[in-house]
Amino acid sequence: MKLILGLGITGLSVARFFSLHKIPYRIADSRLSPPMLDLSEQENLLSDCHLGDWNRSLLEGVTEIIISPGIAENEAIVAWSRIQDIPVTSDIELFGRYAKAPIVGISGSNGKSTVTQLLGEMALSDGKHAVICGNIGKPVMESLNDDADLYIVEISSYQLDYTNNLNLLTGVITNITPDHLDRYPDFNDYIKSKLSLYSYCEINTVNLNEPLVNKIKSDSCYVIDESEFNCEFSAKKDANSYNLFHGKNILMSSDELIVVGRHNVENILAALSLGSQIGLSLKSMVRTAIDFKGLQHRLEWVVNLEGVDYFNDSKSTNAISTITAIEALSDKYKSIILIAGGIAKKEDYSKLFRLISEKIDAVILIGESGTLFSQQINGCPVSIVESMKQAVISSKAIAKEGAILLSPGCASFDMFVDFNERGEVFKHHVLEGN
Ligand code: UMA
Ligand code: ADP
Repeated sequence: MKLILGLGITGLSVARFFSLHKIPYRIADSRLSPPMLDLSEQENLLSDCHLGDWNRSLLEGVTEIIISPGIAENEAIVAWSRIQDIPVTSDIELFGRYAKAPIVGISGSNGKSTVTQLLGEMALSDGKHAVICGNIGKPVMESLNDDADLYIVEISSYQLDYTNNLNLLTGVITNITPDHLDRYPDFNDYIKSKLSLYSYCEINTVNLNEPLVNKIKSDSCYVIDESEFNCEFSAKKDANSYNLFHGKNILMSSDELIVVGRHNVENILAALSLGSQIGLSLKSMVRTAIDFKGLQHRLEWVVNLEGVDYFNDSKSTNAISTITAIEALSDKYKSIILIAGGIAKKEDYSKLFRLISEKIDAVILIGESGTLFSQQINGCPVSIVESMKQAVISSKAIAKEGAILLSPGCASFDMFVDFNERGEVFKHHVLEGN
């Protein structure tokens, strides 16, 4: 019998699959009222279900555990399973056993979802039946499809931690910067987790601008602004924009794109490099990149009100993604008001605070980290407010031109269900009364 640990969207997808294929399973969640409880009950998936604290008896008769990514390796049940030699497996590894079409894997600290979505759109517009799934929000076990030509899978480090076998046609790590350090003993363990992606790839696609991966043997690479490298895809800065190249041929300028910032040029190069390895046509990839609107909550342009542009970057949950957003916008705007804060990650925010003092006109802080951040930001006015509504009102009162940017650099769970809700609430208050 299998044991499904966790009754979030991963656990539910695995339970549905086992139930459909008559594979015996037990399901357990340490919470008394896990998020997918009602739905699982309605679908009669809970004939052997245990809620609340876990004990060793859960492992009786169990030959494999399919663990949800949110469950950390230091949970006692993981240690008990290892002592008893019971394999602990991710949904991604399980998926790999059943998927009949090639799989492309995308990991990294930032940019995973953007590259996954863009590559998916490129494949679809080239006529491939591509399935976009994984950490992007669609569990892999409910994405299996006999008609799929290709799976494009976003894979988190949490999922990689419980993966031992997987065949990826190609894969990329977009970048590696400190994140999730509450879950890993130190940054090196997080790096190791990310790098494991390449051990599953037939073709390694490598970002040569990322020092932590550029020693990996690359079968396909991309790079920005490094003339000595010989990559199939590259980009070069030209005044305030970038030219993107295939070999020596120019493909497009970043001025033609809807998405903004150097990081999005990097994301496009990643998607082009992966797309080229899976045989997508260059012409259709370029068209799709130019038309790509980006994902909601990732430096998403919301509206221009009285000469001020509003950007929603709610998905920014670490310092580097807020740094990236400020750098992307400061090329274009002389004045930027930043709304930031939430639950700070265990990482060094000093580089962000320095950048804020150079490039930001005023900072409005929300959430748990408000007081701590306000003590460390110098050189620009800082205020702390109680709600997103108040943050929007205050920023509107200050901004006369330029941009207002929500880019929290922190997790959202102190005030919101998740980053989606945080971004929606921001947009609601920006647009209300207009
Ligand atoms: N939890 C318990 N007890 C349990 C099981 C889970 O307390 O028995 C807690 C976890 O500690 C965690 C939360 O419940 O805080 C959710 O965990 P989960 O593994 O049950 O989550 P799922 O609903 O299955 O969603 C997971 C991913 N969640 C996490 O990795 C935390 C989703 O990524 C992913 O979209 C989904 O599978 C489909 O693959 C979310 C995420 O935040 C968006 N990912 C991180 C990121 O992108 O930075 C890695
Ligand atoms: P992920 O899925 O890895 O969290 P997303 O594409 O959802 O990545 O973007 C998350 C945050 O990181 C957003 O704030 C976005 O603007 C920023 N971002 C996107 N791509 C990159 C990149 N290549 N480098 C740094 N930051 C990025």
